[in-house]
Parts: sequence; C-alpha cells; structure tokens
Amino acid sequence: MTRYFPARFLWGAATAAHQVEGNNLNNDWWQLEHVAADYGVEFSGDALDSYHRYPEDMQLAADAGLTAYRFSLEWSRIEPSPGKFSLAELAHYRRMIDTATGLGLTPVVTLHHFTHPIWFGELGGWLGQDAVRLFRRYVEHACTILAGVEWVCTINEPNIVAVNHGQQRRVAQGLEYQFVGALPDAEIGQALIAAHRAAAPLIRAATGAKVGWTVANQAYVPSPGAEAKFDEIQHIWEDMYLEPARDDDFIGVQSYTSQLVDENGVVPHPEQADNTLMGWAYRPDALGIAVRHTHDVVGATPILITENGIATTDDCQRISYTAEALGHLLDAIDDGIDVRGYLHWSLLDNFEWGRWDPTFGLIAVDRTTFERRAKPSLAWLGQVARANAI
Ligand code: IFM
Repeated sequence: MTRYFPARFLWGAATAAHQVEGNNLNNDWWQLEHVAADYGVEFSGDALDSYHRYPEDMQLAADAGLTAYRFSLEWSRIEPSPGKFSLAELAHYRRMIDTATGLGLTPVVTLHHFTHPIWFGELGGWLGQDAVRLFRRYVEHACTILAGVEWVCTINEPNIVAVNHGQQRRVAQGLEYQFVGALPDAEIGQALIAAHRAAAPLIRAATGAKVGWTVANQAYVPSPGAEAKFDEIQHIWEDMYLEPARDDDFIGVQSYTSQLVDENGVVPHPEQADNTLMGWAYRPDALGIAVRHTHDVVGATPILITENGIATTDDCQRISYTAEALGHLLDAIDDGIDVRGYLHWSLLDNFEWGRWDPTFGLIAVDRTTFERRAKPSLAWLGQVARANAI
C-alpha cells in the first residue's frame, strides 16, 4: 500500500560545520581533539573539505530528489576573536544559502552545532557571566545573512551540550569523567535555555524565519514500576528543553534509538550483534516514540525531523532502518501530529565527534581525494522524496 506524506513535506539531509568543513582551528572541539589525542580521540583535520566542496554536496542531494539541506554556521569562523566579525566568512555562509536555494534545496540553518570559539570557552563557556549576551551578539551578526531563510535552529541538541560541558566541568572540579550514565548538567541547560530565549525573538524580528531548536530525543521507555524515576529522567534529559519550544515556530526532533529506564535510571544498552556502529540499539521505532512524546510536551508547535539515521557499513540496513522509521513517522502523522519534514542524518559519512568509523552518510567520501560516492540509500531517499510517499 502506498502511504503519502503531507503536501509540501520537506525531504532532506543534514550535516554540521565541524563534522564536514575541515580545519576549524579556532573552536573548542579542535582544541579537545588535540588535548585528548592520547585517549584515542581522532582528529577532524580536513574533515570532508566541505568548506570548499559544499556545492558538490548540495548538487548530489538535489540531483537525487531531495528538497532541503540542513547545515550549520561555524561561530568560530564568523567571530574569530571576541567582537571581531568576519564579513568574508559571513559571505561564505550566504553563498551556501544561495547555492542551496539555487538548486531547489530549502536551507535549514543551525546557528550553533556543538562547537564554540576557543575564546568563548576561556570566558567560562555557557556558565560564563556574559554567555547569553555573547551568543546573542553572534546571532545578531548571523542574522545579517539570513534573509529569505525559512527555517533557523538556534542551538543543536542543547541536552547533549549540557552532558558534554557538564563532564568538562566535573573534570575541572577534579571529579572523574563519567563514561556511562552521565546526565545533562541542569545549570548549563538553564544557560542554554536562556540563550535560546534571547536569540529566538531576535532572529524572528530580523529575518521572519521560523525559529526553533533541536532536541536529542532518547525515546525513553519505563520498566514496570519505575515510573517516578522515568519522569525524573525524562524531565532532566528532554522535557526541560522541549518546554521552551511551546513558544517556538517549530521543534526539531532528533532520534536514533530508544532506551529503558528502571528504578536506578537509564539502563546501559548491552553489547549485541545488531547494535549500530555507535553501540546503540537498532530501534527504527524510536522515531515514532520521540515524535509522540515531543508532541505531548510541546502541544501545537509543528515538528520537523531534523535528524534520524543509523551508523552502519551496510547500506541496505540504512534503507530498511529508514523505511521502518518513516512508517512510524507516518503513523504519528496519521494520528494528527503536525510534522513538516524529514531530514536524514547524515548527507555524508562525516566526523562523528572524535571518531571516523561510525558512518551515518548517504554519501561516502574518500578522505584522501575527497571524492564523493553516493550510496544506494541516497537514490532511495530521493525516490521517497519525489513520490512523497513510502
Ligand atoms: O553526529 C551527531 C550530530 O552532530 C548530532 N546528533 C547526533 C549525531 C549522531 O551521533
């Protein structure tokens, strides 16, 4: 049976600057990659050289039939030192927007995707006294190149930022890095919420774009009797970041897997043969759980799937995972949830934050020649986009 998606549904793929551009020398991740190299953290280096090759990346997406491309601006390029803005870098990102639009791809622009300039970290990062004002000032300058952009995400996965920066904070306090079971740091989370709340109205006023942020949904499921712990975990992990979206134009749902919560908290997922290359459970149904939970919290705010995908070397598995996830998404849409589009993670096999082996891409890249090779899943998703149906 053919099942259709709503009219004007966006079909696209997503990337983030640091994961594809290369040579982002001036951000905290580049710094971390050097400091943590002895612990097995890999370098982003040239990444995929998408800083120069983005027209080819976008062309491949458009030729396949996709209608949207989500990418991020790199704050550390735009504001290399405090208060000094690069007009050339702003012009670079404007060219990306124009290239996407020229190819028939709706740009979905993220202003902050995990990285920040080294100087921002030196001023205390998200807990620095001036963090919100500094982010707002960067956003003000970013707005100068956003005319005509319809979708703007302020901050990507603030809940994961709060986990990562929370860990850095623990280490700075002389505590151990928690490899398992780390929770988002609620104080950092509150700073991110304040930054989002300061930036969103500004972007709306300056550009008329739809503004929202994107939350990493865990699709938590309670084990019997663990409802109280489940509520606590869900609030600290997700709901405190979803609640501000009630005032937004959309909420970005990012979903990969699902996890159980018992009376002790999130149950670590065991090693299993069908785990993805991230070590996550193979759970295409997570997208449906994530969308429904998001809807329960945000109410009428429209949903955009800003990330969903799988790290695998088996492209047939990528297609099956995505097909099944889209089926669950359609079930939620059929139940009346307002979903505006689906952006696959990721367009390219990219730098997975310290690792190169988890391949999420619809396109493989030779990292010595930078040659792009579209995988069958790109053509498959393009066909779904053209038919607007599965
Ligand atoms: O690669 C990341 C992305 O940067 C943010 N969301 C999850 C993806 C897969 O881990």
